[in-house]
Amino acid sequence: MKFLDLAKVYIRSGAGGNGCVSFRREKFIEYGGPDGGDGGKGGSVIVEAVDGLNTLIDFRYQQHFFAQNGQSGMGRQRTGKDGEDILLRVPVGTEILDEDMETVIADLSTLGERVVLARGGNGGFGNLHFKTATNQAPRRANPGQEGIDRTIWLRLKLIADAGLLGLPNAGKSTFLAATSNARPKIADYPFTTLHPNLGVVGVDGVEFVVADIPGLIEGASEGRGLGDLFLGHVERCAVLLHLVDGTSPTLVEDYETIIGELEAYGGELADKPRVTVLNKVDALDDEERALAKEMLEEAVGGPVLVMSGVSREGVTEVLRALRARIDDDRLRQKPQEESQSWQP
Ligand SMILES: Nc1nc2c(ncn2[C@@H]2O[C@H](COP(=O)(O)OP(=O)(O)OP(=O)(O)O)[C@@H](O)[C@H]2O)c(=O)[nH]1
Ligand SMILES: [Mg+2]
Repeated sequence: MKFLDLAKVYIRSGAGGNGCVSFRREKFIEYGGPDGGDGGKGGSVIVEAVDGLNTLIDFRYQQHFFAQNGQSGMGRQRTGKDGEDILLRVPVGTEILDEDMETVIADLSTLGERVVLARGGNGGFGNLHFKTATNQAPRRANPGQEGIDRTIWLRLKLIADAGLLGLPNAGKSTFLAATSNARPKIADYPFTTLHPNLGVVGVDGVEFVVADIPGLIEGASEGRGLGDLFLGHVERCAVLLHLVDGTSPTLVEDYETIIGELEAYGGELADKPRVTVLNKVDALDDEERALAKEMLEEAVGGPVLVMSGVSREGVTEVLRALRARIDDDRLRQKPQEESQSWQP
C-alpha cells in the first residue's frame, strides 16, 4: 500500500449571522422600541489528534470541511443560533502546514490535542443593541463577520523508533526484509524504494518499529533524486541506522554524502544518535573487510558495525545497538502499541 502521508484540504469557518432590524409591534403598545436580535456566531474548524488512526487516507475522500454559518438574528429579541463547529480527526503526529507547505500552523504530537484552524465569524448586532438615550429607534444592525477560507496541508510523519539511511542500493530494504515482517521491494537498481515502509523488528524480547525510506543522493536537499522530503519520516525516530555499502569503491565519500545531506536538511537530524554499519560484508574477503572497516571508522570517528543483510551475519548486533539507543530516548513509542496499530 502506498503510504499516504500528505493531504491537501480546504476549510472554511462559518460566517456570523446578520443582526436584525425589527421593532416591537403589538396592539395597544405604542413605540414598542427596537427588538432585533443579534446574529449567531459561525462555527469554527477545529483539528484534533485522535487515537486509532495511522494514515491520512480519510482526507483523500473528503477534502472540504466547511463549518456551519451562524443564523441571523430575529425580531422579538431573538438571537440567531450559533453555527456548528466542524472537527478534523487526524492521527497523532500530524503537522498542519499553511498553503505554502512550509509554515507550520500546528504540530499535533499528543493525543487529544486540539487546535482551532479557522475561527467562526462573530454574529452582527441587532438594532436592539444600538438603542441609546438619544436614539430610541435605531434602524441599523451589523452584518455578521465573514468566515475564513483557507487551504492547508496535513502532513503525517511516521512515528518509527529507528530510521534507515543510506545511498540507493545500500541494502536498506534488504535489512528491513531480513529483520521484520515487512516485505519491501528489493532490486539492484537505485530508487527501488519509492515510498517509506515500516516494519516491526524484535530483538531480545522487545519490539520496535523501523522505517525504510528511499535512498538519498548528493544534492537531495536541492531536490535531486527523490529529494529529501522523506527525511521527515525519520525525524522523530530515536536513532538512525546508516548503512554503507561495503562493496562500493567510494565508501568514505558515500558516507560523507549522506552526512552532508543530513546537515543540509537541518533541524536536529544530524545530531540524532546514529549507528553506522558497513553492509554487504558477505561479498568481501577478510582483508577487504578489515580495510573497509578501518576506513569507515576513521571517517565516522568512532566504532562501526559490520553486517550483511543477505547472509544475516551481524544483524542481531545491529538490532541490539539500535535497541540500546532507543531505550535512552524517553519519547519512544511503546512497542506494544505500535505493533498493534501497524497495518500493511
Ligand atoms: N551481497 C550483498 N548484497 C546485498 C546486501 N544487501 C542488499 N544487497 C543487494 O543490493 C541491492 C540493493 O538492495 P536494496 O535492499 O534494494 O537497497 P536499498 O538501499 O533499499 O535501495 P533503494 O531502495 O534503491 O534506495 C540488491 O540487489 C540487493 O540484493 C548484502 O548484505 N550483501
Ligand atoms: Mg529500498
